[in-house]
Amino acid sequence: MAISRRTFLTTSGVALAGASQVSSRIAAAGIPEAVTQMTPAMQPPLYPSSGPAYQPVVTLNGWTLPWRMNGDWKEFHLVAEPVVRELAPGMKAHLWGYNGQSPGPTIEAVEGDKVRIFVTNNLPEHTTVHWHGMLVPSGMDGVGGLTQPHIGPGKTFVYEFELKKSGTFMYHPHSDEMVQMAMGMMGMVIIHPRDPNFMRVDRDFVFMLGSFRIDPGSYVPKVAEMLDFNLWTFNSRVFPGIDHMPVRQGDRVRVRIANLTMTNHPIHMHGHHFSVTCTDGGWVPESARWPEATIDIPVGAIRAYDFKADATGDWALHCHKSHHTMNAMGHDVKNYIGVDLKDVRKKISRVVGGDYMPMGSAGMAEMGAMEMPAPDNTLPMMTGFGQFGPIEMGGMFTVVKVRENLAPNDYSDPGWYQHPPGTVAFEWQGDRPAPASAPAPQRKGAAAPPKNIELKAVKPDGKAHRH
Ligand SMILES: [Cu+2]
Repeated sequence: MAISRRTFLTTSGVALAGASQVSSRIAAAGIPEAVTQMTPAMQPPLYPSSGPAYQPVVTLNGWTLPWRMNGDWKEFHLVAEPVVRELAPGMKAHLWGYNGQSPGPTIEAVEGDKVRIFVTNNLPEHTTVHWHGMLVPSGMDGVGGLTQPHIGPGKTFVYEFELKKSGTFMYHPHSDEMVQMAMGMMGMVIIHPRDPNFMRVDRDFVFMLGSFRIDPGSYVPKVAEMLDFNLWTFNSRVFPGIDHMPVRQGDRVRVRIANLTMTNHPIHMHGHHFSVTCTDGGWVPESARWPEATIDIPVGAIRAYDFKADATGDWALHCHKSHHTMNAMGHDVKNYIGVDLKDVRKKISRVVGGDYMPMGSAGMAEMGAMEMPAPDNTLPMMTGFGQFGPIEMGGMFTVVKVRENLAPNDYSDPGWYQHPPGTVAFEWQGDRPAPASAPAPQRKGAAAPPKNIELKAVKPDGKAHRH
């Protein structure tokens, strides 16, 4: 675990078992030191070292914030600060986030816990933290100006509340919201049920939907963008930089998705049917669930869905808005499908010099395999290869890898699926019959249609012409 030595805890999930002993010594010092994460790689689940057992979540390209016990309070320390987040290899964005990353770390605790969350503001402007969906005292709700003073730069505020309900929640600023969320400030809060058997699953993935407008060659999002975003992210990562989701066949799996973008995202998963079991308003009773293959995640909302991973394979999981599975591209691209661009190429080459290459006469798939020169810090618009070639996707896309033989809680990449012989679509090698036109539909008992139909058309000159 690449956690920096600013930590007050040791740096592995196993060693974190000793966290409560470490913390009792540090308790006298007041504020727990802030743990910072330096890598965008998915970190292993953080098992609880005290209190009720639960199956911890795994955050795609993320991590869970370690805590310490101080008496019967569970203490966390969030630091709001500028961060550099790699969106995918080849592009880094200068964002604002928490504890070294955007999104911030996932906070996990248990229903009934008393939590104390220290929030230090290392941003150049004030902020607050709102606990979205959580039932807290009004004065802990984090709405700057309404329920508390804003947290000025350099200041630390304390939030204290008891966790009334289990479920899936999130945190984000309620202070210069448009700017701070467009800069990447957000994180998840998972409250596990007190009864570890309630709604228990074997694997539990969480991620947040994000969107940024970062022009090619630049590093900082345009925070005033309203709709025309060009980078669509799962946890501030784009495909092929998004972690895959390794799952063992037979596992019960939960996927929890929070949306803090400015539009809805219909999330589609291949190979399985599933049901929404939890929203940011709590658990969905069984009688109110229905099967789905795509669920819409509204703006400012969370949906968690459950499924049993019975089918082995490599299953795509992606937003079904096709522009959201693309990386940065111009949005004024003309459609040249069906246009012969050979002449245009000669003419433009004459004007601009060199060898101009128009593209798109047969669609845009050629972009998937092509490496074109681009400004520094700019991702190709669709990248990522599978075992059969370019996947031709970017943005909000990942792969659920269901395998027979994964160890429980093994989240390492099992590689591409080894398809059983005879189960992959294949090229037809035999003869192809000449195209035949379909026979015209006939009503029963109707006379056969005439072979030649005479049409009479009236042209604007008012005279009838025969054809
Ligand atoms: Cu989308």
